[in-house]
Amino acid sequence: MDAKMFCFQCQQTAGGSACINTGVCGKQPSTSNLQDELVCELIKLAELSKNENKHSAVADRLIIDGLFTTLTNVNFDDNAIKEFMGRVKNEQNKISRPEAEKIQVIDLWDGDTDIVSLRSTLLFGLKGMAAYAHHAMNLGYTDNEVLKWFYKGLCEVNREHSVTEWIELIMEFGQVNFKCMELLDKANTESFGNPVPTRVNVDIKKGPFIVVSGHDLNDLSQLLEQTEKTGVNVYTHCEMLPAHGYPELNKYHNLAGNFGTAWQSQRVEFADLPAPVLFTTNCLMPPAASYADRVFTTGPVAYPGMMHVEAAPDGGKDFEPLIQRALELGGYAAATDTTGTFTTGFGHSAVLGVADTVVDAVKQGAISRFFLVGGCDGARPGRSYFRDFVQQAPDDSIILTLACGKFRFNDLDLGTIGGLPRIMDMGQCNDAYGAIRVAVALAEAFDCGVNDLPLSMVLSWYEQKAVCILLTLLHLGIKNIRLGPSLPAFLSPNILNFLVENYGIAPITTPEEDIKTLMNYNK
Ligand code: FSO
Ligand code: SF4
Repeated sequence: MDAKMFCFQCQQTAGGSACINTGVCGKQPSTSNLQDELVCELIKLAELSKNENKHSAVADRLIIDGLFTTLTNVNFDDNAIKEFMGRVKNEQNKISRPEAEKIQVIDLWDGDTDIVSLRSTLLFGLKGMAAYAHHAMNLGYTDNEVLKWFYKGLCEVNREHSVTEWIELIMEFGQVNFKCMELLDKANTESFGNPVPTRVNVDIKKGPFIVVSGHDLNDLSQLLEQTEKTGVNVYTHCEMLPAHGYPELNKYHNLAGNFGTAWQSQRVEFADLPAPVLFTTNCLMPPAASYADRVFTTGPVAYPGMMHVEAAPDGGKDFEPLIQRALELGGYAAATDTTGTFTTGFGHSAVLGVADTVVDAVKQGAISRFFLVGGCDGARPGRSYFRDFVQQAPDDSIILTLACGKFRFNDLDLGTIGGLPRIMDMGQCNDAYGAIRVAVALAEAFDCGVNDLPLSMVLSWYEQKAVCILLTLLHLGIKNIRLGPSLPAFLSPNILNFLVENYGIAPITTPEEDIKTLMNYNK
């Protein structure tokens, strides 16, 4: 049967190779093909702007938001994508309609296997970086080097290169993505303060409430301001959990707790929810009929028939319809009796604030190893590896974690070492930046390289933000990463070999086996 679509950008791709009939994520062929078309139009816009040697603020926004629109679990709405594409074409025509018509864009998925693999790696990395640039831009932060690289990267995707040239480009991209994550860290911490360790309730109070998912702290901040005096509580969901650690968000008394776990459980967890849900970014799943009328989207997220909250030109959003829906639905008649708490807020500033204690504990042998067990969650059963790994890690090891994969084990109480909790939640996926800062600071304290530290990275990946983070780690020369639950389908056997030989990347095996191997590195 002829393929109706081609997409292999995420971990759950069909048969571990590619979605060709329909997306495992629920993306329809029409949407997938429109997203590819949008990428091609963004490439044209990048080529035109580069020819003109200038990039307008409008084009910057279109390129960043357009790429974000094509990420996994973000936008399922053909009309929204067509409308966005119209805006991209208008901008092209403003630069030069005749020139725009002359630009040829390659077939993204066609050609030599290794070249398609390398081209896809760069394109998916750019998509991931676009998400981080989008959040920073929403808070008023941009960086010219990062912006310019979006244009460069998209133009390079459209060119022929040797394998060596592609690898050089991908490593350069890894460096620019580090800058972009640094920019977002600056935007988040300057806007909302440095995260502090915070306990988060998981029970839901009586009365109306709103659940907020995704990663955009600016959206959450605006919603908290607008709900503060309405009697409507706000609960974080999935990647929004770390928001509780930020003093300028936690100051709102109606930021009441966290609802649910990671994104892949939403169809079960939202089924009887007497409250609306706001998706500020991924990971949105096609909703079940039982709650479809309660889902609101904003930013790059869209789904046919769902209510979308648009931003005004100054970025302000009016969440009144969402608040009204919460009041109509009324919430629970009595508080839920879910017990337990999550702890978050161990950003780089909190961890480095106790750096002396950490260094002493390592020197005295009280801490044998740090494991960064971070990344995305997903539906695949093999992901139970990550909970087993954390449970089986030696009692004198510390687990640093970030992103939604932590919901596999953040209910565990593994105790403390010298007053330090054994599991420390450093934040969202973009806070991989913070983990890198901590690793570099430890390496300085021990006068060694990051690869010589008693630190191992066991990463779970799902979508394209994980790709950009991985490329940054490779650019920094970090070796011996364990990656699961499966390796990216877009890495061809030759490119995978290159990564194994040069960076020691390996797929996860069993927790027992991996712990044994990793404990022996740099003892
Ligand atoms: Fe998870 Fe989804 Fe944050 Fe991703 S909610 S899977 S890597 O979007 O971005 O960690
Ligand atoms: Fe398939 Fe993932 Fe692409 Fe969705 S995003 S169509 S699941 S590869």
